[in-house]
Amino acid sequence: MSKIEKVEVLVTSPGRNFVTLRVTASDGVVGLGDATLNGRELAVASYLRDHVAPLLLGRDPARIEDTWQYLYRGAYWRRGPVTMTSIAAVDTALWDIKGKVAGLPVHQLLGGRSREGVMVYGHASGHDVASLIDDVARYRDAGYQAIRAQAAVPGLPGSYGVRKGAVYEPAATSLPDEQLWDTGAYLRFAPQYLGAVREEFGFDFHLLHDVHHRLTPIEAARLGRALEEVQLFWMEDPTPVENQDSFRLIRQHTTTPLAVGEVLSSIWDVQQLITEQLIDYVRMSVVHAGGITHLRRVFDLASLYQVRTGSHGATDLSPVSLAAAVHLDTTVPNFGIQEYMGFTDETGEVFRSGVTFSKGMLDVSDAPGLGVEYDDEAAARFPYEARYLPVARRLDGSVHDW
Ligand code: EZ4
Ligand code: CO
Repeated sequence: MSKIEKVEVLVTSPGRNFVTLRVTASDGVVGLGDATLNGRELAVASYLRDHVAPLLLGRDPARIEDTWQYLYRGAYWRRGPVTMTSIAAVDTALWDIKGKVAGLPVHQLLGGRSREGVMVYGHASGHDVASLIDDVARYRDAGYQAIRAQAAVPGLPGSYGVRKGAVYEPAATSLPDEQLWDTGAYLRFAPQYLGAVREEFGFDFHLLHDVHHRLTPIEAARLGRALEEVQLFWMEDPTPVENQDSFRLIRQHTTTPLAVGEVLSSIWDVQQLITEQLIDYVRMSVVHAGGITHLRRVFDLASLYQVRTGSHGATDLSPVSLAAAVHLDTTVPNFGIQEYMGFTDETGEVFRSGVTFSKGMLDVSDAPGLGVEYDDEAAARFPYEARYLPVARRLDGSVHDW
């Protein structure tokens, strides 16, 4: 029996911070798992280095489910993003190892292909309606079949989702940037610019929009209704998700499809949303929701209730978890869409991934395991730098959901 011999926590910042777990087995096989939790990276690095690595040494890397249960139940303390991201990193690395031992790509271990590629959506944005239209055109020209559209709300500099450089990166400052929020201005403007996108380009592509937790349920209901004629693929995170029951109110008022879950870490966090059919897409990800093992469990529950997948795939999810997501997306029957923002060139120097983009779809490589390699020399050129997500304040100075 092969044994886990080495467990390394790798922190690097090629354009942004990433935490990666590397597990080496006694037969020399190496597995990678993403452990990046944006703005709280070192908490996960410590959880893994100080509390998980000692438990893994000597274990059989083939026992993925048993290791998952051991780390989850064995912690005694349940759920939470730091714990679940740590467990995810171990789980993903063990799937990578299993694939390499078997000589098979991970999607083959998960049951094989259900589709020829994974439809993704890209992030178009603009500081006004005209520049948003230009950006949507750019994504259409690049072959995207699905595009998320966000524009800066007039009078609110630093609006969520508006790209400044080549890749949208909200965690850009060494202390949290404070951004202004005005619900009324947003509610007046969003239907206008999303309507302008449909007017310019028509309906032959999927249009998405992220509210990013900013509205109350009744405000979200009103926006959902106002957006019915632009026929969104989904309205994302319309209201904070801690109270799952609050989605019922939104649901009662609008047929705009709802997507939720990028901040959630366990099946229990979406149990009511799924089983009461309060959402249409579940946005949980491999990295923040306990790895391939747990996310597959969530997706299977979702499939019983006609809820489809729409995994989070922002730039803070490394190429390792993107590859894991695409392997899983390739197999599941209730796949919906995968978020894909691309990575900076620096990120590509550290992580060499076999995932390819063509005609608005991602596809996995046939390399054994996840098909991602980590370049230590490149990583050493990009040391960790503290970076925080912004916080939002209302016009009266009080804190709002960012
Ligand atoms: O703000 O990943 O849909 N995508 C998003 C992202 C999140 C970041 C937070 O780390 O909402 O842009
Ligand atoms: Co989002």
